[in-house]
Amino acid sequence: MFKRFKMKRKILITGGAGFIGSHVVRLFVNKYPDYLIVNLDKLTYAGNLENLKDVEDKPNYVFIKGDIKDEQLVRNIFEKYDIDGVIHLAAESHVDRSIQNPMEFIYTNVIGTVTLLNAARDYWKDNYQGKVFYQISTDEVYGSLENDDEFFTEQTPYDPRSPYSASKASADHFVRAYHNTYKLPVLISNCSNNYGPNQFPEKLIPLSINNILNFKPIPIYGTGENVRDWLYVEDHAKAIDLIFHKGKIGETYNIGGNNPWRNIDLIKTLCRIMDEELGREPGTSEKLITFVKDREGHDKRYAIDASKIKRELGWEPETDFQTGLRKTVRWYLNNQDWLKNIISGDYLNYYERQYKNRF
Ligand code: NAD
Ligand code: TDX
Repeated sequence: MFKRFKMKRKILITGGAGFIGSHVVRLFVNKYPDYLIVNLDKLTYAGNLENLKDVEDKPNYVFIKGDIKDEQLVRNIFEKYDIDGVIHLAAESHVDRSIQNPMEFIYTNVIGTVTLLNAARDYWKDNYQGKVFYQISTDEVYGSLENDDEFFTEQTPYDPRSPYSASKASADHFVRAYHNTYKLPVLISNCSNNYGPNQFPEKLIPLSINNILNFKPIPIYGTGENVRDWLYVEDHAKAIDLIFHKGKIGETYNIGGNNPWRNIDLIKTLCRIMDEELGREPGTSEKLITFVKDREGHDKRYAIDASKIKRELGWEPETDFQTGLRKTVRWYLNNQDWLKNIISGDYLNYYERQYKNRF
């Protein structure tokens, strides 16, 4: 424990067992051996420690199973590990679930965020120098665009339209309020739709990959004309690294792939790649496309103007969509056990198998 206090930075990453969080944890643990990375994750259905098998034994990594709403636990973590930076990703993240059960989104995304803000404010209150609370947010807080030539900028007013985006917008407001009121050093980034390895197969791309693999219908909501702006998850993780280290305190940065696609066109492209990768007759997977009832309040179009982060921090996406999509497909095809464990629920026992006896 003594050695840990000598580490250059002590960073609390929340939600590190989830999709994006696991890529951020891996990047930081490997790139910064002189940082201590503390991953706090409740391991909800979306948290999967199999995502982090390759880093779980690293000396600069600690995993703590717990809830960001647990005030005492969060305060203890700040004290015990002398936390000087927070990268906050833990959230309920799926729009359809927020429509079914909004309360969980308010508990975790709003109350959980404020619990973390209070702990950071109180632990750092005598010295904000070198500290940062970094809130990972979404483009969905900006609402929905109508036309192809419109993009969200950092100045676009918040206009959340689903319980999920309303809860994320609320959390972002609290983060800004703590900066204004208590001078807490904060950063916020709002990113577009991520895709890549380890995404839970409830989201459009991994759900479609799994269904194609098993010759099941691919459900397209409404007419399939809704537009999302896609970014490869490792590019998001690199942007987070850059903003955490070089971002200007109090600022917001939009992150996006400059890559808007209509859902139907994206799925047809995915079908072509799947046919090629699986050696199936061209056109086989497209036959699985099935139009279903639209999502309630379905936002029409998201598209991010990421010129500020490019101009000020020099970040640009590195992975073009065709390459990223093929890499993603190959990852799912090469990791079908990961997928099977999720479908069967077996991944939920990983913590018991790997961790319980260690303490
Ligand atoms: P995810 O659902 O895959 O993972 C969320 C993680 O948070 C899981 O590991 C889960 O166990 C954990 N968690 C949930 N509630 C918790 C609680 N109360 N206490 C502790 N841990 C808890 O989500 P994701 O897609 O990786 O998204 C991560 C973050 O990035 C979220 O804040 C999300 O709003 C934001 N974001 C996501 C996208 C995207 O396309 N997926 C885009 C922009 C922003
Ligand atoms: O089965 C489906 N069929 C379908 O047509 C699913 C699951 C989705 N869709 C549509 C809805 C959206 O227009 O595909 C699009 C993408 O849907 P999701 O993968 O559910 O993502 P989205 O609702 O756009 O939100 C995502 O991006 C922003 C993440 O889930 C959020 O956490 C992130 O903030």
